[in-house]
Amino acid sequence: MQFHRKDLTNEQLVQLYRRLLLPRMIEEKMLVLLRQGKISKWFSGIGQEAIAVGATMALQNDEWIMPLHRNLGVFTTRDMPLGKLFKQWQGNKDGYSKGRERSFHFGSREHHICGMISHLGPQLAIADGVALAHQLSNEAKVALAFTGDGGTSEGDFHEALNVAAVWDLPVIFIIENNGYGLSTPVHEQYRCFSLAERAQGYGMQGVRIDGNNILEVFDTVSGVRDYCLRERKPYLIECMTFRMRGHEEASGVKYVPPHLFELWEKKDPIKNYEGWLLQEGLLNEQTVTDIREEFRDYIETELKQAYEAPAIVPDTEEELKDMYAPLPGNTPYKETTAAKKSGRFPTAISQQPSANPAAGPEKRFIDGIKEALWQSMEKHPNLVLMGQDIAEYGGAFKITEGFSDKFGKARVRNTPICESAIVGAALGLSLQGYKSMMEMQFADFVTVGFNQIVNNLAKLHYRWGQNADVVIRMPTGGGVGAGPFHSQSNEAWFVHTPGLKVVYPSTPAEAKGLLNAAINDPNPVLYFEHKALYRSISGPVPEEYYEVEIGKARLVQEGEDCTLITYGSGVHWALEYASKHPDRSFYILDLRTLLPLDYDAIATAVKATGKLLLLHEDTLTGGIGGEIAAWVAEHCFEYLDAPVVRCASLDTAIPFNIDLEKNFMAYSRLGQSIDQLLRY
Ligand SMILES: Cc1ncc(C[n+]2csc(CCOP(=O)(O)OP(=O)(O)O)c2C)c(N)n1
Repeated sequence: MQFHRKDLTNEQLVQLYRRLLLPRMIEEKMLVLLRQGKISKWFSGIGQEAIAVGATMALQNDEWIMPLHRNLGVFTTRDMPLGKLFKQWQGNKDGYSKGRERSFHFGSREHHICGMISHLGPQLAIADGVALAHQLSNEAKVALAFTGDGGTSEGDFHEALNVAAVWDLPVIFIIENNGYGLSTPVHEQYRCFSLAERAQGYGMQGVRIDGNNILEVFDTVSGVRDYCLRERKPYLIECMTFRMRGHEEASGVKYVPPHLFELWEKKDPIKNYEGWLLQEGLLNEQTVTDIREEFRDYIETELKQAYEAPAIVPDTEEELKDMYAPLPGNTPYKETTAAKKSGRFPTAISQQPSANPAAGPEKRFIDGIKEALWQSMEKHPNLVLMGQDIAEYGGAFKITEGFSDKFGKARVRNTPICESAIVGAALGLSLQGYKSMMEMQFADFVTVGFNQIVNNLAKLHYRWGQNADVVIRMPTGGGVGAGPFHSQSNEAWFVHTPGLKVVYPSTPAEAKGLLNAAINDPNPVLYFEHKALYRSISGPVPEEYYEVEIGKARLVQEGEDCTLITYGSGVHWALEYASKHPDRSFYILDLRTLLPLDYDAIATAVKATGKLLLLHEDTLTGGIGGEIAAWVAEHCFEYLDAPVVRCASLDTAIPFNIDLEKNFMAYSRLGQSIDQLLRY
């Protein structure tokens, strides 16, 4: 192994050695603890330390790194206190994730490290978002993300590199090519000669280097960092290395030919570098012994501290609370006239009296959405809009028409067709204090960004206290003859995911107020907007900026015969049915927010009539109706005068043919369901 010191000072060279040695010694200790049964799982990076350490040393301390499971060297080089790291690995409350996350699946704002989730790939696009924030703020900083050779086969790798290239983002992507993805050798993983070659396909530069040579890694990443800042472009580095231990300790290495261990043992990054430093006279046997002794004492002391930490006492309230970031300042809100009149609706309707739908000019549903976006862009200079065709073209539904002229293309961004990477980038923006709104062209396409939403955005705050300030607009629903992949109601997927908020307005005024509230909320919010309502529904919309509080249902009308709880298009079905049956008196509640549900309003609605029908466009099985029915059975049983009835769409895909679609829709069975309920 050739070492070229270039212009590094003796102190820097020794410092690199110390940085390299510490994670190795920690790992050796962890392996002992593992054998003693004192820790449960360990993903070893032994033999690969030069990559994490060299790359981290080449960055500034406030540049974000997205590390993986073998990158202990990132954490130690950023000087994270070892005692706290040990507590983290032991699942202690005083670790970095209050005992909620394992191994390296956590982050720390203070150290500019955004830890991985278990899924390989999603961390890459987060680096895009961070780099975009730097670009928007005109800061000379890069972001760096790691992947393994196996992880390069994920679609997320492709999407993240493509977005970084198209948007000219200063991101350094590092592949640690250690020969295996669990047991799968690289020849069963990809067909190109070197992974660095792929860079060209994305329109970026790439290089393959010896990942076991600390000076080569440090020098390359330093140079690449300068390049990314100077040229305003991303860069791909493939570091060749080898995994000297099993995928994780328990899984063994039977599938690895023994001669490879002999070969790579000779290329050990620490032995080789230490040997060179000794040869150059920068270290001697005594200094090596002293450094090792110092680290051994440090590890033992910090470990002792971790062992002495008290065991966790579960606190359910804290567990639930920490799923969400707190709201910024609580604006008091007032009840509407309808709520006051009813006397039975304890929760307030909107944060501002001006949200009273009577107070503004007549506008369409789509205008409510547009106005909220426009006013939120004015209110939040750190808000970025992203989506396919949303800039000059104005989006598939023309909601952002004129936005790029007013706010510029930096803040109103056309995206490549990469849903997963854009959600990831939205998370990255949030790390740097930006807000973002991503327009899903159709709610159906969320499936290809699903992982980022339900695993990254939703769980981030609970895992390590970092909020994901992201709104995803979801043009949803059927009734327009668009077939199975442009009409789905998929809100229930997200209602089942703690950490998200899910809102679903039914009127133009609420469309505006709820979108403003969603954007102002520091948590990830899925905002469902029914496409069939865009231009078919009008109503008064206050002109000024206002919010409708998330988590509060709306009493649509009072009634005595039965209660209809619904949302979205269901509200209009309920009203239409009621207007056609003046002889029957319906209490109608519009949920408006599906997560969290307004249980007070639901209970009040049940008590009002004793007969409950749950109505939604979504399919029956696993829909929100089932959840509410269960809750009502548990909490309002004594107020019920009949079994709860659900009226939902058929448990099929949504058909294209208009007559088939009508038959599919819940509305076609609403009369029947109401008759059944009232007959009981
Ligand atoms: C999306 C996803 N699929 C499968 C896994 C299971 N898994 C965890 S690590 C791993 C191998 C990863 O190989 P590579 O990316 O080369 O990284 P290495 O472990 O070699 O550092 C696999 C298959 C996962 N975590 N995520």
